[in-house]
Amino acid sequence: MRTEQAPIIHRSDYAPLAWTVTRVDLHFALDPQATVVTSRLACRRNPEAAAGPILLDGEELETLSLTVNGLDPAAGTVRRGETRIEIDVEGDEAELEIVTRINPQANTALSGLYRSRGGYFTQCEAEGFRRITWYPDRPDVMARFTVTVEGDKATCPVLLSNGNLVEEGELPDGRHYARWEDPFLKPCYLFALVAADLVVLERRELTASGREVLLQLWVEKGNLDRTEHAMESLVHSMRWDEDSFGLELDLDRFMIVAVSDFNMGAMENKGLNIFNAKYVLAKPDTATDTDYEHIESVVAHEYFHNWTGNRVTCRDWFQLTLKEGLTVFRDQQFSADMLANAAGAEGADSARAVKRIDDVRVLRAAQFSEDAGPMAHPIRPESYQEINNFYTATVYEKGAEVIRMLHTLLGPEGFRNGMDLYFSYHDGQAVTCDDFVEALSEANGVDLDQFMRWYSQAGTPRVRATGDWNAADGSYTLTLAQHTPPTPGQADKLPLVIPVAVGLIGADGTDLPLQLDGEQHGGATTRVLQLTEATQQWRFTGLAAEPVPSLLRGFSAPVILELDEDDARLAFRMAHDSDACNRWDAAQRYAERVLLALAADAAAGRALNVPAPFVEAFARLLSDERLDPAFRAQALTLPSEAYLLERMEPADPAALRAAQIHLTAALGKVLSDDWQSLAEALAVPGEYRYHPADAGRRALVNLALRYLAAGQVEEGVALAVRRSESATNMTDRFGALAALVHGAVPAAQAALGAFYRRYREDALVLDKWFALQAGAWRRDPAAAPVLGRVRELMADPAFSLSNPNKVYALLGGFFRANPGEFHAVDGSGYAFWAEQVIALDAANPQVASRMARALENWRRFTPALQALIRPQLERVRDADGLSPDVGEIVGKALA
Ligand code: 0A1
Ligand code: ZN
Repeated sequence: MRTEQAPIIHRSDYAPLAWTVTRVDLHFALDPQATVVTSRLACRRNPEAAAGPILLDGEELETLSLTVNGLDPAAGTVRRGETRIEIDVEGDEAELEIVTRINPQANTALSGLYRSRGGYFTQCEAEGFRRITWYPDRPDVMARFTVTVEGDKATCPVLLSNGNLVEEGELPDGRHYARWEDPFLKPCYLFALVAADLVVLERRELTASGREVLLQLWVEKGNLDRTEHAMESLVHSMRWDEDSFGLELDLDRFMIVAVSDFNMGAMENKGLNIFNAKYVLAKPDTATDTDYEHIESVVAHEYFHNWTGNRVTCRDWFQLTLKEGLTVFRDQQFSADMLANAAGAEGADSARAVKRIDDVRVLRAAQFSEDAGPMAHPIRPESYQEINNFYTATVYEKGAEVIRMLHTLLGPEGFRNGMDLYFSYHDGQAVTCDDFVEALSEANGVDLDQFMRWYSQAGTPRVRATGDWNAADGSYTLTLAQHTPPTPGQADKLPLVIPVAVGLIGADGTDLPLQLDGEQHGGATTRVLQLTEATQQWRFTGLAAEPVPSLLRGFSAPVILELDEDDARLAFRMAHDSDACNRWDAAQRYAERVLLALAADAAAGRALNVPAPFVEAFARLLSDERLDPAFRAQALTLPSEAYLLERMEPADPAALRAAQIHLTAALGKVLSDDWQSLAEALAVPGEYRYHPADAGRRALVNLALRYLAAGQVEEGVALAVRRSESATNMTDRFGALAALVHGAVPAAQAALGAFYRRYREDALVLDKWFALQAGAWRRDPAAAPVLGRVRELMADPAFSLSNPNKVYALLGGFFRANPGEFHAVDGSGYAFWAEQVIALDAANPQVASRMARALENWRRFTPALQALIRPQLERVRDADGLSPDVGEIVGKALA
């Protein structure tokens, strides 16, 4: 039984260190099991901090020597703990030399220096650097780094670190070295080292000011033919940051390295970004349109961090959203611009809306549920046990929504002015979210004090809207009331500043000019109202008839909008709302209503009937050829199960699954002619190219196949079989395969086998194959449960528990993407979950913790399921040697 608990770190405890580091000189003698790291630190007393010793952090280090100013430290001046060294030093400067030995081969946590496929790689954010050498491992310690890497030339011909290559040469015994100097100050979490057998795609570009920069993309041999798209994305990102924010690449060389074993998506180390290979490698035969999109946005995200994150970094980890929320917002804007450019003037708005819908979908599925459970935290958390648990949808996605609201409130120009001021004040510094918002406030002469509550309050605000039509004077009064539900540790909330973009739709479906009480003329057809009080009213005048409100256009704030609309009104907005986001949202709301009603029927054992008006509204969207296919694909995709389970009281995954199965089959069958003609008409001719217009068509055709297979429509299934066999690109091939698997048609098995044989050597493609089967639906209750197949797949030679991508694909695919099967009423899924979380935790706590989170919202489920989940949570909580990562998750879940 576990006794000790990781300590809780509080934001309010921040204090600057007594000593900081100004220069770091590192030497790595690489060896698989005994890498020797020699670190020379120039330390300086911080005049602004209270007096104290030099503090160094360390984890799993073997310390070979430590000298202070070239000497063994005097007796009594050094206190050594397992993870802390304190050194008393006289004077204001000191030079430390520390030699440590580490074992990269044994580093299965993939934090610090670790091995992957014969190479050496590092991951230091958040606190991995302390697993390499003793160091004050916090982001407010910013130093200049010089790094010498020495390794075996045959196995590691490429030796990389941050900054500029200043020297390289041969050494005895088949070894060689390279010396790198980073001209910029940086915190140690941005340090990186790569030593491996890699090949490179290079490109030279000029920056806006005419400086030549070398762009390099390093990958394993055999993957060069998959690097072009990432390189293009990098060049586009460079241009975009110059054009949109006046921000230029500040280094002579910018490198991206792809690695197969990586806990997260990618990492913005200064000048040496390290990427999970899945966010770099793409060619038409192996990557889907969605992969291409993700690569573009992750490359951009990491590149944008060079300014928002690296040049200006976080003072402490509580400020994580300072760099992450802002950088996600920037990458979202970038992707929207890229889509809009590709779509041309006519399609630009729709293209932007499609991107916005994508982002909203992610927010609603991942962040809203986080905000409603035991892990709910403000975008700037107040406390944590393990910082790695706070790379969350809240810090990233809700953080980006908060920046977006600032952008909305200040306007694009005001926002840009604020950004300029922020950089002019804080370049080269480690700062706080307050510093950021203050710069925006000062640049615009706007008071943002109340706005700051978004940084300190957790929970998804509810905005309740009611409308009052006054036929006598042609006015419509809109009342908006806000409230934010309690979250752990935060019972009462204050009103937030909520920008609500509003439109009013006339009976003919067109937008009405908006004229507020006291105004002379009707103005724009969409206006942003600022809700700042608990309740506020706006009176629109000059109306001939009762309007239909369209609220929160463009999803102008990360809130849940509560508005009573009957089915007819939802169908009306599905057909007419000029705001594409809201049009989509109307379809989602209608589908949600239908699905939850079906689920209630399923739970009560009643017959399931799909309401005809819904099918009609759905069919009208399906065949509206004026609508961009990408938009139609969004609007015709049902809300995710994760989102719906949050809206269900209590959450009953089996009933919801029954509803989903019934509705998809019905929509497939009833509308089979429409789906088939659409699949024919929209088939993309010619060779594959990654282009949003083509991608939109492919997405809609794949969706058609999904519905057709779900409805067991013979022609549709035959078409999917053909495409899964002979498609010329992965989007079509995998889309067809997914349709067969989710449709649970007999042909699925053979198609899965053929797919495996074709791609058995391709790890990234096999991740899709694992994930698809883990997430499979069972349409026949007599068929074998998916858990059995998951267990079988774990024994497949291509699967490995030590590769995070494989775990996310197979176990994540089951725990997160397949609630209908995971929450089997016999509790088998939960026992399996506990078993796997415990096994993973022993090797890689970060990955284990991500899997552990699949059950954090367990109290939302039916009492019968809760009774099965609790003992498994307790089993994990009580496991021997549990990591702080998993300990924090299950501890909070059970609290
Ligand atoms: N800063 C990276 C994400 C990242 C965070 C932590 C990591 O290891 C624990 C790795 C990557 C980003 O936002 O892209
Ligand atoms: Zn980031």
